[in-house]
Amino acid sequence: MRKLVFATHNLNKLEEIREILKSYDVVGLRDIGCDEDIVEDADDLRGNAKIKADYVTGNFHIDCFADDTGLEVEALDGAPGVYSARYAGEGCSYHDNVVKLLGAMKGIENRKARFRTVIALNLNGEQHFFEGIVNGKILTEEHGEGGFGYDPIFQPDGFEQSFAELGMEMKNKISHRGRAIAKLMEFLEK
Ligand code: ITT
Repeated sequence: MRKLVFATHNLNKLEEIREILKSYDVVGLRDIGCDEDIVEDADDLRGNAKIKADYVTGNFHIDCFADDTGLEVEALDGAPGVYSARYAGEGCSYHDNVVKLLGAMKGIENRKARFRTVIALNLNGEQHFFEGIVNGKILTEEHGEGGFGYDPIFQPDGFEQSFAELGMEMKNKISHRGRAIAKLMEFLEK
């Protein structure tokens, strides 16, 4: 089976990608002996995806891909966006972020939001980018136990359930990451 390195420490993301890329042996940073907390200090998703992929290629001399994802809320001018991981502060939990966002959205009628993923792929000395977006809305309270991050308060357009209620299989079919990975796969299979 072809091996692919996914430059992430996030085990939820790794699990999702393994479910999608079943015909590849997808390994994470820990699996290649990288425990470094890579500093993601770019001011956009593409820049952070590039930092992660380049760190691995530069230090481990292997091809890999990395993703960076943000939740962009229209009424908050695109926040938390590239700061989605540490929206409630350095070292905060997923739940802290959810609570902060629900507070920021209190009383706001426009609940439109989108998840956006940018993937950077380093392959044979070249770099390629792929993007995936899913539109939806921010719920007024948490729904469901599945998924991770902001999934309990994000409801994709065309569905009556949150990502946390839809389950991984359905989420992967329609999600930001699922869509970006589909483009990556199409490219790899060309
Ligand atoms: P790596 O950088 O190690 O890959 P990370 O957790 O920092 O892991 P991202 O920067 O891509 O991952 O994501 C930023 C945050 O956005 C993440 O911590 C979650 O809170 C949230 N997030 C990302 N993907 C999500 C998803 O599919 N569903 C819900 N929330 C998500």
